[in-house]
Amino acid sequence: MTEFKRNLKALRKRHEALLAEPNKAVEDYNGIYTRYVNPVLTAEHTPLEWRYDFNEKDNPYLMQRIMMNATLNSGAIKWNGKYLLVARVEGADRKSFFAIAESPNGIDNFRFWDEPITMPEDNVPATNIYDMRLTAHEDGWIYGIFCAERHDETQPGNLSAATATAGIARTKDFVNWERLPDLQSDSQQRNVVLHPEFVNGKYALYTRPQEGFIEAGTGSGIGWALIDDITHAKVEKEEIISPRHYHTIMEVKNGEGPQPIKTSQGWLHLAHGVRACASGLRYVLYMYMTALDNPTKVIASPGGYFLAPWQNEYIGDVMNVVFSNGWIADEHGKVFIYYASSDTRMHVATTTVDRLVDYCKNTPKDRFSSGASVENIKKLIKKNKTNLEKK
Ligand code: BGC
Ligand code: BMA
Repeated sequence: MTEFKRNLKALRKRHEALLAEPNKAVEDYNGIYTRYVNPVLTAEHTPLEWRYDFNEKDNPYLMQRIMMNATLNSGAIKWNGKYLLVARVEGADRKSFFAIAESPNGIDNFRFWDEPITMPEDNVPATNIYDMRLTAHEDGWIYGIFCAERHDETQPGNLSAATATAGIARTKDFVNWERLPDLQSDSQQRNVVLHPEFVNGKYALYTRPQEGFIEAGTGSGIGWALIDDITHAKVEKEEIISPRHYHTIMEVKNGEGPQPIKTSQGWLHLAHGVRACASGLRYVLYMYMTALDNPTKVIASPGGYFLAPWQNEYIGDVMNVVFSNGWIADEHGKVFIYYASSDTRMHVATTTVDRLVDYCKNTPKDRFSSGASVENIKKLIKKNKTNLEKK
């Protein structure tokens, strides 16, 4: 056997071992969700065929010809009994693209389909596309809304000036995608999510208007807009439903995560909140609930974060970040929350719809001061004491 063949055999064996490795729950009880030991997707999970040229003549050293940097912010959906992630895969060249990874159980054995998604362009091609939210809409299509980023041509001298726009595409098989025109909006838009049902006969979007590419400006927050025609989507009127607030986990920015989950008690929302600190921006996840008959009316807003970076999750390309734009509620009420850590790899945390509703309804609200937080703790201590005395 040539050295090439030996190396190739070893490479394939290592790759297969990684893909087939069973995942285990982390024993660290908070009652809210369970984390897992292994990430569900990493750059190393991408198919070897995307990275190596297997022709010995052309590639005698068996070198990677194309390197993959990260797998992050993935949309998620259960489809034909399989757990699908539409991952944001990022190459060494910093361009990200979408690719489907599929698992039989939602916690391990994720395998990429043979080829990444070929996403058609809008009139002006994007430089980078990322962070797709998947919504199986009651109109029968599965929509993917994602960020389409381009250089800001009004600032030719500034190479970092960019615009964020919501790209819209739809599919029935995850292979063929119909690209619709990008969302028209007066502000920059990232983190746009389609609500799964019609509201007053219209499509409804969770939006995130910003004055600049990075800066929220004076307003911002998670917004809501009704859309007359999804094939020419335009934000006419926008209302903020989850605002930012001073000295909270969402002081600087926030944005809707995945498509909301419908429960008998209201819509469950997962979102991200951002604050600034000496080491940069810290991204954490938080939750809220809105009324079934009015998805703009917040009926529960548990204070603080729901999930923050933990242990190795702190480390990666963009430190101190967890981000989620995909979760799956399966037919048994189990919920799989897919989140990326530090813009580098994908993880899963599992819980149930009932636990999430309980979390939203019974976690004290953020009442915006240290004094009020101490009151919340004292109330709980008193409750526990009274319970003890009763025994
Ligand atoms: C990156 C995103 C990031 C955004 C704002 C983009 O260029 O690709 O990951 O969220 O900038 O910082
Ligand atoms: C954003 C998001 C993500 C990313 C995060 C941290 O604004 O849209 O793409 O995970 O920044 O870099």
